[in-house]
Amino acid sequence: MPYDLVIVANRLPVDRVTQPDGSSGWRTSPGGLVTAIEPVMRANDGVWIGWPGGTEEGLEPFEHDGLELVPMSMTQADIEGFYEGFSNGTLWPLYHDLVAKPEFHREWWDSYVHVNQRFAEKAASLAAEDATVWVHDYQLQLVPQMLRTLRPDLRIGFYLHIPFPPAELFQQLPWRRQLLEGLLGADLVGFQLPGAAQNFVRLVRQRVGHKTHRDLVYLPDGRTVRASPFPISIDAAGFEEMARSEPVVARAAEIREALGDPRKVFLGIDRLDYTKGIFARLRAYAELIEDGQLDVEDAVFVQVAVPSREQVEEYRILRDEIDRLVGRINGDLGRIGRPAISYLHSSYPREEMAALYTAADVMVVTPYRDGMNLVAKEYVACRYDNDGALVLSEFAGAADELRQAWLVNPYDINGMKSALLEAFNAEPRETTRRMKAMRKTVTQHDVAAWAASFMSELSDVGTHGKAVKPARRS
Ligand code: GDG
Repeated sequence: MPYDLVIVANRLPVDRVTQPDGSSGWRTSPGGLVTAIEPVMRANDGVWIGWPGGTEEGLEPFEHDGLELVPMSMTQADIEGFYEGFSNGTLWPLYHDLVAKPEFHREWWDSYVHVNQRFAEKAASLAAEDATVWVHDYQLQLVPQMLRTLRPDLRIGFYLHIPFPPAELFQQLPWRRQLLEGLLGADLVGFQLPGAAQNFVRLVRQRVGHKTHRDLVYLPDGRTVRASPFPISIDAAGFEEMARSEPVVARAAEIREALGDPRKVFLGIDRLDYTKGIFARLRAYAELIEDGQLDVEDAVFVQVAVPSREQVEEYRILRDEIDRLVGRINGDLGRIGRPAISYLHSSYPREEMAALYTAADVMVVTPYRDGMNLVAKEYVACRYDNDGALVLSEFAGAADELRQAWLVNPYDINGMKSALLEAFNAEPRETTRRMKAMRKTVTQHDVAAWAASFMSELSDVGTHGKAVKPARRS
């Protein structure tokens, strides 16, 4: 059946789970993207195309929680070349300021082209005449152009969740022109920040030679492409509601008690990724204890590192490094029942995340580079009492909006130490003033507003396709 709205993303919004009786089923994966897109999907009877994880073949389209889902299968070779290789070994480090060294391999590129083509063909086969297709993220940057060739009638939007690098870095990529042309297949290319959109337009002018004016690119065939910022957000009301719920309040108290009721709890929650700056942050914290400026009787740092991309060598090395660092810090500085760092290498249900946010006095988010960072916004959304302090990297997209955080340069260990200490010692009047302002930003610009503004801009640009209906207000 043809659909008026097609969402194309690397992953489906569900994970495989094994039921108690041994049979397997699906569970909606946690995360903002589903919450954001679900209402627009429902209003337009849309479909979502994506990889369910694993190498299972012959998966049929299915419905989950009223959402139409079309699974794309991947072979082991696709996973190694397209996903772990070109997406996570080439593009991810290149787009994050070369925090790690990107690898360029021609076989990875071939695999990326091949998988993008399969996604484009699947989207082309499912889209109704004049339908809207919304393609997501760095794994699928060739899909817009491939889809445009197959189906010139479509209205195509693309959204990049990670940073788009400055020309000086992007230029290293042997396939730079193909990627830019891939993106130009869309009518609207959305980024987290204005600077990313400007990087893109500048590169298109320099490398592809198209005329540009402000946020518009003029193609020789008469089409125009718009590149605009749409800073992503979270379901702020949903997080606040969860944080206010009785079980979460009780669990937060339980967590503090289990930590030995320290005066202050510091918290970091990140995917275990080298862009997130976990190692440097823990070092800074440990030095504060060594210097005698913090005491393990007074404070504890809870670091949750969510397992991620464990098949990629770089990630395994990072995990070992952090394991060693935490072991050394606790061995040197901890006392019985009083570790300096309480380290958890695990993922948790959303309610547990909300309880951790509620239990923490100082939230520490210090990536070297991050498209947005939703964890920072989730912490703010949960602090309905207007207390709690946020230490935030200047290089997270979220720093553009959350100006009242204690902003830090994550490469500057002394600067981070000062900020951690200031946040630890801040007067309640000061934390309240800052948190109130940040809460206003996060509640006003939630994920529903993000999806609506992307969709409405997409309906305005381009001469192709028909407009999608906005999400119904519940
Ligand atoms: C990319 C960009 C951009 C994490 N652990 C658990 C869990 N989470 C949830 C968090 C949050 C999300 O995952 C992580 O989002 P971030 O924004 O912090 O980071 P990335 O994963 O790197 O996301 C990023 C984002 O895309 C959106 O555009 O902001 O810059 O890199 O929502 O709460 N959720 C649950 N258990 C966990 O253990 N339930």
